[in-house]
Amino acid sequence: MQTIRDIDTLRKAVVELKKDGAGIALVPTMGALHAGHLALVAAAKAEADHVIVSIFVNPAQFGPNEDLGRYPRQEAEDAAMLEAEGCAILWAPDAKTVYPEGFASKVSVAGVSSGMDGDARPGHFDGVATVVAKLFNQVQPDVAVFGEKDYQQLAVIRRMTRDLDLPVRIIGVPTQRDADGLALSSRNAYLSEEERAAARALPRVLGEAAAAIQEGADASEALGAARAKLEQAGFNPVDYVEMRDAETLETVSALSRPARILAAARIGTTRLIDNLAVMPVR
Ligand code: PAJ
Repeated sequence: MQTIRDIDTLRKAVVELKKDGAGIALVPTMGALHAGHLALVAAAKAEADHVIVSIFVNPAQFGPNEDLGRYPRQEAEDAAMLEAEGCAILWAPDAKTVYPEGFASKVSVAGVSSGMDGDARPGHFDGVATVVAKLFNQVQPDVAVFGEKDYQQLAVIRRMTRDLDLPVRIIGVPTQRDADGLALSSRNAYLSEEERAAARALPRVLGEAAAAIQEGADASEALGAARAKLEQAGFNPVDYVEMRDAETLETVSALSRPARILAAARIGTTRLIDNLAVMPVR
């Protein structure tokens, strides 16, 4: 595996990989890799001949009071994992390479970027869309793989890719979880032992709400109950617990099409997000 940090070298290496018509899959990440990221790499391998993983802790998607400074960075360990998975290239540019002096452009995806994390983290999805568009242009992959863990992000990227005719096929991979149900996340590293134990409530409570709604409970009551249970478990504040259309992310109040329950809540200083499918019973 080659670790590359400048765009010229990247372009040459990609041309080399693509000769004889080989396909390329890109897995964008911010590093501190875990089994969730590696599931994306496995899906990427199944979709293309060569896998390129990017690691870039993107300043543009962090708010002024967020965790950019303390976001875990462990590139050597990450590189060893990716090498073992048989990745062809680790693309690890620095901030000056991605945002050169005078950088002034932005990709903004209306609609799906608003509400939920779009409200809780102003500017976040503009930062994500901009960097992902840049990564697509830098790497020029045939396929790019993202996790359902960040469900609204996946919707933003799908919308952007369609809207801008980006020649990249987007693949979504189901959320990978620990044995107790908590979604794997680089941010779980921030949790104390007690917080980690309490955090289990997040997937459990969403599962209970999803089951209740599927069984016919009133959605707004079930979502309100879920919020109360999260608060009781020690989450403070609960940013949102919402049900949205699984595809358009439009607000839905009754279950007629596949939907998704999405939530974000803080435990101690750590903000966790999760989401689950809710299927209309036929
Ligand atoms: P990061 O949080 O590092 O996540 C990289 C990719 O891994 C995302 O597509 C995310 O949804 C996926 N992922 C994380 N945890 C997962 C889990 N438990 N199961 C399945 N997939 C999981 O998301 C980002 O980075 C950034 O916003 C990025 C897209 C790289 C743009 O900067």
